[in-house]
Amino acid sequence: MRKITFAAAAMACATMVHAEGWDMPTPYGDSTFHTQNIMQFADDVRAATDGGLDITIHSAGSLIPHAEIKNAVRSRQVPLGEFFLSRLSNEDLAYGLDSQPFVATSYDDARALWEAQEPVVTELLAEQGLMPLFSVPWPAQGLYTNGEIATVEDLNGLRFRAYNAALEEFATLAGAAPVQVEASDIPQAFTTGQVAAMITSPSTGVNSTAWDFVSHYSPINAWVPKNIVVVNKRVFDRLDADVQAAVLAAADTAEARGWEMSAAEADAKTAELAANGITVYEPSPALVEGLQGIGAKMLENWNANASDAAKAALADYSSK
Ligand code: PCA
Repeated sequence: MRKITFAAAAMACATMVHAEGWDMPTPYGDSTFHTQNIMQFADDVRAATDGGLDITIHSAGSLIPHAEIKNAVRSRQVPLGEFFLSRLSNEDLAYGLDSQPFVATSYDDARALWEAQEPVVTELLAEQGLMPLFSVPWPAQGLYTNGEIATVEDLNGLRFRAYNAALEEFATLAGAAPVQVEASDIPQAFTTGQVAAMITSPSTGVNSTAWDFVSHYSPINAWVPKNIVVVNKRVFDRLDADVQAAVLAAADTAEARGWEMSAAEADAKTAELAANGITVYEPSPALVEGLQGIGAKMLENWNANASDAAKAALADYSSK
């Protein structure tokens, strides 16, 4: 009897020593496909490690606000987290390549761009003790407004929701007034009149029930920005080798699954916008021309300020 008790106690002890719980902050809500992909990633890690590594997702900025997630992982306040990659463009313009208008506008382009951008981003993050686990794109970004936009001039004076420095620059060049708003605050920002227009994916449009506050959507497909999941390298290095391998394998799977989910959402969520009463229209040649003009000016600014490594990544992509 006593022997059995000892054995049971020893086993419980062993489990306790090896079981680890990780809190993971993410910026977007539970209905967002990125969040769902990350939940599946956590399930995969839990299953592959027999519960040895248990990741709890704290979505929609509920544990750490979006703007602080990267530094929270860096300081080991949390072991890992997700954020919008191009938010870091104020640290280095290499992070912002995927949010430059008309540089990469399709999934094939986005994949080629990520191949060129990933080594530079990985090195920059390593300088902060961070290691990328996986990165997943949003569907191409489209334009949400009240009424149809025929030319860039129609954006003049509009209060424009922005989510990073590139979009702020874009709105300014379009003569609009940028206002930074987190994805979860979009409905409130529109209904309180803080903003009147935005550029984001059909996914975020549906997730924020855009039909409640705008009438028109145009798939201008101007850029394909990405989220990234990073882990603190020191925390990762302390894991047992088999647990490390399980995390990396689940991350690879999550990256592949995430890109597929994104592509599936691009059409499905655009159809959902239309089904809910939003008028979906192709941009006029004049609008496209105006937007491309803004893109060209932004790329000029980017080139004037980017590091040699960032510029080499763009050159590498352009030569593909
Ligand atoms: N949704 C996020 C980022 C890009 C996107 O499609 C947002 O609007 O904040």
